[in-house]
Amino acid sequence: MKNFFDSYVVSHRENLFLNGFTIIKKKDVLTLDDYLTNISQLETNSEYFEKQLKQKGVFTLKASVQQKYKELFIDILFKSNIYELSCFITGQKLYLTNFKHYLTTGKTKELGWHRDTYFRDNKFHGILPSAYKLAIYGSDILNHDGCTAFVRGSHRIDLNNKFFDIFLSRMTRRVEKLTLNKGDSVLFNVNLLHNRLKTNYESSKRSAIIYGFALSNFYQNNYKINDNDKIINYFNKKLTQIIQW
Ligand SMILES: O=C(O)CCC(=O)C(=O)O
Repeated sequence: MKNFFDSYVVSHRENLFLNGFTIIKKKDVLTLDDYLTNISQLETNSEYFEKQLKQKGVFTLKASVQQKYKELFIDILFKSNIYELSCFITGQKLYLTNFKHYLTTGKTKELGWHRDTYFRDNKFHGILPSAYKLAIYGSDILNHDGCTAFVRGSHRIDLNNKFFDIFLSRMTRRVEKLTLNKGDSVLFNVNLLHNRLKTNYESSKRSAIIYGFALSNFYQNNYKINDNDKIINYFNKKLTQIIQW
């Protein structure tokens, strides 16, 4: 079990501060094997997934199926110790708001560069203070598989201007494309400029389960919509049962 001051945890915390993201390798958490097998099995049921309307080739697990399998998706956070590790790395207690299971198949367009938390036209968008996401990948990901990409350090370089963000993603050498193995994860600050890149071949398949976390449970109430409260309540119950600090 790692603790808050382990050199592993400290170096990931420094990475997260500097770059806005940090990669947690499968070998650094307790076993994810059963989880990954169950995820792959779920993915064989095409009726469990629905098309993302504006994103050809992108599917997400239906809300009713998320609820049916909530134990699978939530228990693993604690069993693998990735939840506690993420809290130690961020230096925060994290509160689940939602999760999405994305399947990307065939040729797909990029999602587009964006921050989840930002300030535009005198308005704040997203969660403040800016929160974190944890993506666990259910397949190997190469650059042309719709990999996740980040503009390194952009969570600390924000002029609240979309043209500046375009400049950062196109004109600097700060873009980092993640090549990962099945079972690897990435923890990132949602103020970071990020993207899912395009896939350019028909047999491409990418699986990612992305968990959203806030820094307090205040925000969970805003996410208790369309039966997502069942998932939040289940997470909170596990949290109080398992985490003693
Ligand atoms: O799927 C990805 O790699 C990126 C996901 C994303 O942009 C998001 O969760 O906001």
